[in-house]
Amino acid sequence: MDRTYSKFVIFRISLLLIKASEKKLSVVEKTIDQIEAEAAGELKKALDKDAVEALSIKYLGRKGIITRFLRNISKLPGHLRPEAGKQANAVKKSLAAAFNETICCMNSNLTDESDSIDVSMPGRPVKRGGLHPVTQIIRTISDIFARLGFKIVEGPEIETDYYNFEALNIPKDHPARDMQDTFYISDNLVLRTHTSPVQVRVMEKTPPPVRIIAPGKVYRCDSDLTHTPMFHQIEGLVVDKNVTFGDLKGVINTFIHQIFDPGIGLRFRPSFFPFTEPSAEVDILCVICRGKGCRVCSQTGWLEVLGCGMVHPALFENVGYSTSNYSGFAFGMGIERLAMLKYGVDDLRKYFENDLRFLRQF
Ligand code: 2NL
Repeated sequence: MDRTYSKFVIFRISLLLIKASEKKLSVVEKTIDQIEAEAAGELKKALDKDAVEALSIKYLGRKGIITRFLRNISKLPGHLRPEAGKQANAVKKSLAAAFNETICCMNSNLTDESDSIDVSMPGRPVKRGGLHPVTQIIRTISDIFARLGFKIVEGPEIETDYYNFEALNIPKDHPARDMQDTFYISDNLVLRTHTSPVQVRVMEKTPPPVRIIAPGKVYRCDSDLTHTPMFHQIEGLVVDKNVTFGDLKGVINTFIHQIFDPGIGLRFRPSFFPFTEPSAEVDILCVICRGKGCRVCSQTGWLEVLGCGMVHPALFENVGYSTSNYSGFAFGMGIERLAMLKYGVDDLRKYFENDLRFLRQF
């Protein structure tokens, strides 16, 4: 109470002094505490930064209430000046701090909404990648054959002429050996055109029985609607005593019925490959028209899915297997083509464009 009283006295004195010396100046008679309380009240009602800044000018500006108050202290009697100055300065300081803090708070309220973390919000889902459909189908096929007792093997994508052609009974004048069909790295090195060389390498190293599948990338100098220079293939090989074409049919039937509809019709159609004799191609009943004939099956009612046959004796001779004790069958299929049929995709190139709208559907 003492302080208020003395401030009031000081203020009265200062006001009287103002009135006496500067007649134009109109100052309301108030104690410094009242000024402070009023300033605080106005500050509470200030809604934005501009309003607070206006208050700061009103009280602390060059012609502000507190500033004028301070200026007039010099006109007080000497013994009152220190106390008056101390009190007015304290109010000035605390008002300045209050204005600053309010502006700061308003700023941080703004950023609160945009930057701050609301810990009660559910987390943003992490977008997960997925396996490419070609990888998925390679795994599905590998799983089917693994359950049938096949081992999965891999080998080099750059091959010698011997493993890619010669050992497979592909004659020197075979069109597949042409520069137009095969990517040559040198006279003797090629990008493998099938995964058969992997199987030849396995046979060279391992005595029968052999039961393997070889999935992987293969390369052919070919590019149009239905061909890409790189594609994926899975080949399979079984060598043992008394392996027959019946065994081949059993394995292929089981595989087709697992990868497609268990009831899908299929047929073995005679064909030719240099590395098998006899050779066959396997067709399934068209997945679109079920045999009636449509655009997808070119009105035939059938879709070709793989090639196969009994291993040519020349191959066994090349790897040192006894042709009288052993026989075997082999098969090969293009993965992208199989994936197209399985998923009803009409353009092979979709598997290579990496368009997420396509890939996310798998
Ligand atoms: C096709 C046809 C085939 C083979 C691949 C093979 C491998 C060895 C021995 C004998 Cl080591 N044959 N592979 C046999 C018949 C057909 O592929 O249309 N592939 C896309």
